Amino acid sequence: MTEPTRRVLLARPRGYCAGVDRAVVTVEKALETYGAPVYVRKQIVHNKHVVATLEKRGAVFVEETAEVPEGALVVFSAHGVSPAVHTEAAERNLQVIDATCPLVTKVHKEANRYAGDDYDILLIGHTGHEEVEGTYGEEPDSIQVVNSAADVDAVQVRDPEKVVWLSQTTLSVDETLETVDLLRQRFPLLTSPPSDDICYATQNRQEVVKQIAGDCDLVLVVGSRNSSNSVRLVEVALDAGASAAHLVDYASEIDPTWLNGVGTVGVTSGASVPEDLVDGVLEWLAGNGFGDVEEITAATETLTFSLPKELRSKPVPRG
Ligand code: 0JX
Ligand code: SF4
Repeated sequence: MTEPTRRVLLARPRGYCAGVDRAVVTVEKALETYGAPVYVRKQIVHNKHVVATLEKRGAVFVEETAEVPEGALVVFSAHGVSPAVHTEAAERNLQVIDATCPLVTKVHKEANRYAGDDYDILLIGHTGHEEVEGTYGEEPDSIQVVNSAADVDAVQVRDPEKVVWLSQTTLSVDETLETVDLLRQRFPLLTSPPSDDICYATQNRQEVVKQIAGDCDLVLVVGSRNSSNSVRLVEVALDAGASAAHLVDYASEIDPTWLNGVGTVGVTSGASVPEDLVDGVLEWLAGNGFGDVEEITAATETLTFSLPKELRSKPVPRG
């Protein structure tokens, strides 16, 4: 019997988006400029390895602003914060560097604008996720969070002619559109966000996974469990026809039995995942007979964001 062809389809784009790169460099540069400790409210991005690496360099991750000593430096994470968090930081005389992704800030501003125009805002997103807490906190009197299609029937609005949907930036594009369809059946005059709230990076990573999934017996997504966009990539892979898909933080978490009978392995990573973790997975696969790697490209990304103003004139040497 002939051995099945063993190959890897490597998704591109994968890994760091512009907002994550900016947030991670912000902490690195704050450490370099101001010295340790640099406090960071919540995980700067939802990746175990990134957080552990920055911790070793002197970052101190806290859950709440109240845990930061009076007058100290604090970085706000890429996922954004509500105005109440800014107020609390000011009351504690904290020096704030805000690493909120500009594409999350864009959604906050949309919320402000529609609330100002007296709309009911239906925020599609996951209750408890930091980004949703931050956006909701902008306009709590105008926003209702819609977790999924299952929540649609319970939505109540004041004026069905003044309703807009906005969303978390890291959702499944297809699932969100299904929820929007159901919302529109209830509110035919539902307004859409002026531009996509699900960001370019989330969309591109899902798009390439859709392209390769049907050819894959197994898809490995590198990312952490609390990373919304990474978890979505596993779901998208399965929906798009992959026979199996798993999320791993490190190559060491791959169960060798997942390769039983497998010919093609898809590999991708979430927007908060450093490329060296993907390299680790590719090396592990090569060591297990999957050394033939073909990169499949769905989009080319060139977007970059400038650093928060407090850090702008001080370049960080990147290894
Ligand atoms: O859980 P998320 O996907 O929103 O965050 P993560 O994994 O840190 O990804 C990058 C940051 C995204 C902010 O929108
Ligand atoms: Fe910004 Fe999108 Fe990256 Fe989130 S996933 S940090 S919104 S670019």
